[in-house]
Amino acid sequence: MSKNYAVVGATGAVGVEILKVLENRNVDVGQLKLLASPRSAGKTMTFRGKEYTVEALSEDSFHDVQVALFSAGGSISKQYGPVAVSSGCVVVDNSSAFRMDPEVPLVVPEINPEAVKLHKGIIANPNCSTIILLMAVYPIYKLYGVKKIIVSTYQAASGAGAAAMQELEDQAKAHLAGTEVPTNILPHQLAFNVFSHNSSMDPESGYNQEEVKMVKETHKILGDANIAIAPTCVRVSTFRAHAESIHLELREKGDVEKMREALAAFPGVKVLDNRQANRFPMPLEVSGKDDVYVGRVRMDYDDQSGTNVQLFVVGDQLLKGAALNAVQIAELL
Ligand code: A2P
Ligand code: 11C
Repeated sequence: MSKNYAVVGATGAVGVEILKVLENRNVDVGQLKLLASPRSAGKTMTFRGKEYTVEALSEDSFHDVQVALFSAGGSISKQYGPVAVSSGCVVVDNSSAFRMDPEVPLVVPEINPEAVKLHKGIIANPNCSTIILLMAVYPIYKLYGVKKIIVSTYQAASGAGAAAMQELEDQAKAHLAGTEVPTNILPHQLAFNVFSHNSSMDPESGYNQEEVKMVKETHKILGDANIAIAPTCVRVSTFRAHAESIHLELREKGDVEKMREALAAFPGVKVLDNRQANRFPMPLEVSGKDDVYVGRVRMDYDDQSGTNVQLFVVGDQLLKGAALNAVQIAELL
């Protein structure tokens, strides 16, 4: 039987992709409500060839809605998520608001789908960097176990929202024209630049919030807090796919061919690892793709133990990192 859906943050970078994913995957959507800030109320958006008018989010938005997909930031989720639940909705929340709440499952459907059953109204979608990391790490974790992960991210502007994507474009044009480069959304010039992730930094530990999320969310999703994780999160001048350079310390000796096979067999992962042609995953090619692409599977250059492996991974932050994973969770309900 079809369910009625609401998309909270429908006009945002992730919201727009949620509509496309619902459409492309033929999800059985009965009525659809598109919710955003009062600024967008009255705008129209198209879904399956039909025009829908965006409504301003309010406490009354969730009557007769069974599934609410939230992607409007943590404070909106905190305020309206419980309202939606008390109206009888199941909430799939793309923000960080509830991810570490022990009552809230944190789900990557290819990895821990069974956790969905434990929900009490809210299911959290992990951070994009965590999802992309785990899609590549989990098949290897199942083969050999993992003691330690060292990961460096190359994160696209899309992770900071639609306005940041627009600002990257504006910055590139201004930089090339020699005019003043706008930095209204992003904290620094991103065009032709790289900077440490823009989430808040803990001066004590030296880790930013994005890095802390990668550690804590990985432990929760895998149900394994014994994995040591050392992340470095960086914003780079790309529009919408995040890349990650990953070093794994395995619990047993690993074999490159076996790891490639396990990755290729894993749903949602593609291996692009052509050493002869020097062809590996790239954000431009992975943008718009559902799968997470893995390449450069190789053993640590100098390590004699055979337990250290390196990977280079790219996933579309807006799709598997956000909208697609959220819709897959809704499909599990
Ligand atoms: P709006 O477009 O009306 O500002 P992004 O992640 O791309 O920045 O998108 C954020 C999404 O969250 C947008 O759809 C935005 O709507 C929505 N949003 C922002 N503030 C609110 C609010 N106060 N109430 C409801 N939706 C909001
Ligand atoms: C980024 N991952 O690329 C972030 C944005 O907790 O969902 C999403 C933050 C979150 O900047």
